[in-house]
Amino acid sequence: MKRVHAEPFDFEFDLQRTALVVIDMQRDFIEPGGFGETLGNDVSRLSAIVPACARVLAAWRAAGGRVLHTREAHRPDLSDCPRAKRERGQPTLRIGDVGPMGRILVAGEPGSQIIDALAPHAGEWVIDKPGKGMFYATDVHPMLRSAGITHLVFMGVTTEVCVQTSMREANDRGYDCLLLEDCTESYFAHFKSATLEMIRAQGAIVGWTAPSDALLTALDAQGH
Ligand code: TIU
Repeated sequence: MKRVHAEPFDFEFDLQRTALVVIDMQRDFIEPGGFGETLGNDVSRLSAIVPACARVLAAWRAAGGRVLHTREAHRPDLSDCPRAKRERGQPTLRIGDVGPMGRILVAGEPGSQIIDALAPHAGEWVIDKPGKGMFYATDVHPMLRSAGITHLVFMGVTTEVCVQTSMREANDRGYDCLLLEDCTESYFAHFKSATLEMIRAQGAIVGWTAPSDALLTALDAQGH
């Protein structure tokens, strides 16, 4: 068993039963011209976490852990995009419109690609999800269950939208969830800090949080 010094108390996991989940680290949220910017956000905040995410990904792979990457992306015919999602707000471009990185939030377009620094390796799970949460309208739960996964370590964007929604969905399905504090970011600094607090409040009501160094230390420790 591995033990991470986390809040509100240590997070213990068996590497063979734990997946590292990388939420939506795709160009649509991190680079100018994608979905995140069309919503009016300053996307430059998000790229700051990439080096920490890359460090964790490399260590996790070296340890032999499973990895799941998600992308928020709709079918080209938008049959999985509810009217409410497409029409909500006043974006400069709507889901499915053509932007500088292809059609906004559509699977297979350049904007839906995971950024090069965190590109999936062969054999890693890669899931397109139409919602904010990774369990909604996907095969993620049976896929993880059949692989014997019981614990999830989360990284990715944005903290209070797709990461928190996925963590809450996972928590309700019985997974123990750890969020790496310096490997997640929001377009709004105060939303990130509030989300970290609400996740670990009330005795880890949604899950645990820890700095990525605490996970790296746990991965290095032998025989614990
Ligand atoms: N808008 C925003 O903060 N996030 C999303 O729409 N999707 C994800 O968080 N991936």
